[in-house]
Amino acid sequence: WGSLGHITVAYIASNFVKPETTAYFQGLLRNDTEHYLAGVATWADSIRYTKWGRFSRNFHFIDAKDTPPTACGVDFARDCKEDGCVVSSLQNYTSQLLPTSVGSEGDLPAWRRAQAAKFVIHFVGDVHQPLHAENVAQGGNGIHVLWDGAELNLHHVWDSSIAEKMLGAGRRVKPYPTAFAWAANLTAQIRDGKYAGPRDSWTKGMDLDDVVATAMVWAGESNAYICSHVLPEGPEAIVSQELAGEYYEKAAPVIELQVAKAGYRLAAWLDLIVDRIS
Ligand code: DCM
Ligand code: DCM
Ligand code: ZN
Ligand code: ZN
Repeated sequence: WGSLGHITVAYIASNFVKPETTAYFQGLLRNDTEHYLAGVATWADSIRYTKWGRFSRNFHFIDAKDTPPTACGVDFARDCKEDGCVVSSLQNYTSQLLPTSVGSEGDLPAWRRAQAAKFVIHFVGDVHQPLHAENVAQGGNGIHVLWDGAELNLHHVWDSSIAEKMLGAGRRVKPYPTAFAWAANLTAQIRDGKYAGPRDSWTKGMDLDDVVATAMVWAGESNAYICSHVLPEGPEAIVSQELAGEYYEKAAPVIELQVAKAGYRLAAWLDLIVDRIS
């Protein structure tokens, strides 16, 4: 996701975590405000193009080598690169937040746990972006499309353009207030609106002791949208097509759902981590 998506996911999570979870992460991230998660949600993107952060450049996605639109599917052994992917990264950085045994002194120092938290907060978001669970044209980066007549790549459309259009937010609008308002709306939908029914199924089976299996469920759901909504007629058919019309109308509800789900799951994930620590 672009900044708007990541920050919204983080604000939704802060609306659902338990008070103990808020206290723990406010302490770790040294931020006592309601922005403690949102404020670090894009950090992983800010370092991925730096020399220091290069190691993490492939951690944001898993390249499902499937054949949309006829067959979609993610396979951890096939699709997670040797040097890591979003699923193995969630495994790695989640484990860095946990004590090796109850009350053990083997914990990583606070600055390492803070860094791990920032990666987890970001990657739970990214794994819910359909094109972060697809190999074709490097997650759609190599597919040129039109957006209100302007040339964009398909990945950018799904990372940012659809959400921005839905919110009536210009490309250069400040993301924090926009994300805060979007998160409030999606939080209400999860509490007692259109997502109140499905919300329990979103967190079913989440397992801190099997992060790969948990995150693969998330990646599999994202990847399924490649066949149904992202490339419904395949990668060739979409080239140079205008996507801000009918395509947008079908895609917008998927973006809303995936952002809401990611935020709600991030809250549950952080709660599980704090439950394990205390
Ligand atoms: N942090 C980190 N790595 C460092 C220094 C700090 O991950 N080498 C974390 C600790 C804080 C967050 O980054 O949670 C912001 O730190 P600062 O206020 O130093 O920018
Ligand atoms: N990306 C992806 N899958 C890939 C390659 C990249 O999902 N196989 C994502 C990561 C960034 C965006 O696409 O969100 C741009 O990546 P890059 O700057 O590495 O081209
Ligand atoms: Zn992206
Ligand atoms: Zn990312």
